[in-house]
Parts: sequence; C-alpha cells; structure tokens
Amino acid sequence: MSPYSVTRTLPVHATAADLRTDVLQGLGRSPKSLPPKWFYDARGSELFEQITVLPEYYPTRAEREILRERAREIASVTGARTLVELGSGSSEKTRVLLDALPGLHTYLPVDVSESALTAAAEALLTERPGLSVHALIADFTRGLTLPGTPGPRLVAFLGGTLGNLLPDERAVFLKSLRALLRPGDALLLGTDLVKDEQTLVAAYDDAAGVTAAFNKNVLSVLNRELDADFDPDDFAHVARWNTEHEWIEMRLRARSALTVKIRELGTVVAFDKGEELRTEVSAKFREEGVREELAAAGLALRHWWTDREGRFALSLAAP
Ligand code: AVJ
Repeated sequence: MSPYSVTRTLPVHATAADLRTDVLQGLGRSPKSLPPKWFYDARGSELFEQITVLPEYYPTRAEREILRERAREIASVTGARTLVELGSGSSEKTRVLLDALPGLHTYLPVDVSESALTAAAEALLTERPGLSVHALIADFTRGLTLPGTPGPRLVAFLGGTLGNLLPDERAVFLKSLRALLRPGDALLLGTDLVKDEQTLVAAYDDAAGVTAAFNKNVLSVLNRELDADFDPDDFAHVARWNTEHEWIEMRLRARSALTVKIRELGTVVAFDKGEELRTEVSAKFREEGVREELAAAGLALRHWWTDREGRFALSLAAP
C-alpha cells in the first residue's frame, strides 16, 4: 500500500443538507439552539486557533502539559502501532504523541475538513518517511468504520471536544468508539474539569473579544451558506456557567426585537428583545463522571492524568 491515502466516507453534499436540517430544527424551537459544529468554517477555525493562545483559555496549554509529561507512558502502556486521531485539528499535540511512538506503523487522522487533513498529512510524511498515513474524511459523530490497520490501536479524542456533545449524544458516541476497539486497543480522551466559575467564564468570554467573534461567526456561516441576513452587531456574546449541568453555555442574545430572513430555507425567524440562541455547550467533568460514562459504554478507566493545577484531564481507557 502507498504510504499515503485518503478515504472519504462523508458524502460531498452531506454538510449542506445537515446544516439546513440543523438550522430548521434549531431555530424553529424554543429555546433556540444550534449545534456547535457549524462554527468551524475557515474563519471559525482560524478564530479557534487564536482562542487556544489567549491568556484566559487554559485548556489547550493544560492538555499539552499532560501530553508532554505522559507521552512516553502512553506509548509503553498502549504499545500502539496505529494512532487514530478524531478531529485531528491542531497538529502540534499530535506530534508530541507521534514522537513518543517510534514503533508506530499507521497514523489515521479523521476530520470533516479535507484541507486540514491533507496539509497535516503532507507535513508528517516528510518528517516520518516510514510512517503510513491514511487520512479519513468523515463525520465521526455519525458512526465510523476504520480501515484494517495493524493493532494495537490507540484512538485519541483530545481537546475536550467530548464536552460539546449533550449527555445523551455522549453516551451514543462513546459506544460507537467502543465498537472500534478490539482487545488490547485503547482510547485517549481529553476532558476539561469543573473549577471555579470565574475561571470558566473568563475562558469563554475573553477580554480581547476573540471568543465573542468566534461565537458570532456562526451567523456569518448562516448568511453565506443559507443566504440569511443576520447582522452580527444585533447580537451580544453571552458565556454562562450552568451549575446544574456543570457546563458552560455560549449564547447569542438579541439586542432588540428583530427578524431574520433565511432565503435558502424560505423562512423568516423572529427574535424577541433579549431572546437567546444557544450556540454551544461545553461540559466540564469530574473523575467519577468520566469513569461512569466510560463504563456505561463498556470502557474501563485505566489511567487518569491531570496537569499540575488540576484543570484538565487525560484519560486512558480500554475495552
Ligand atoms: C472545541 C472543545 C476545544 O468547548 O472549549 C472554545 C471550543 N468554544 N471557546 C471548547 C470553544 C469556545 C472548545 N473545544
């Protein structure tokens, strides 16, 4: 087999059809909500990269600290020959893992963005000429089939993205991950942790306003993709800690009563003054909760590692 191949399991038009369904459903109900995956067009991905270096946004740095600290242990415990990375995004943390896994045969990044995948894969091929890279264009929230690659497999789902799914969605998703694993395989999971409200809210409402721009970018996505006429200035960025569910919610609050035309859908959506559209949930976890959610999916928590300040955790779990 060639050391580099790309497989697309995501139908080319799936994204457009999914966006229409999500917008029709999400803006048609009360309270209004949208799934967070629609933030990430080219501009949104760029804004997210800016978020990761903000002084208030600690998760990326905390996770990197754990990875650097534990990469060798992860390598020796798993003996991974295939590394599967879901939502491969920032290739920097991947490199920390890859460097610690000299015995690795195949790297299998999975992402919905073809451009992100090919750029990362090409860079890696020059650095690790022996490595076989198989990029998979797929939406991993929609069930995943992996090509036959040598085991043991290590499936990495980093960045705390699990927290962007609602509890029911997480249960389904973790079971689908469990189904990818055979005896001897492992899951490496990054989760942000519950902490004081002030730290959490600041991480999602930074002084420079980058997260506000990221939040409002979803309106530009709808304007472009669905020929809508949102004015981002009509909305205020809101980040709120939900004590009951232990998650951060990002919302967009209408500054006045207004209507928005969504021409592609042939609809008009009305907002009351002060009405809020929920654009993201970012759940924060505790060790016991992670252990229970993994167990419910048939996965045993084998290692729990946090950064020195106890802000973020990496879990290593096995079937
Ligand atoms: C995609 C999980 C890394 O929820 O923290 C950052 C996205 N949203 N700031 C998160 C995000 C607002 C992020 N992750």
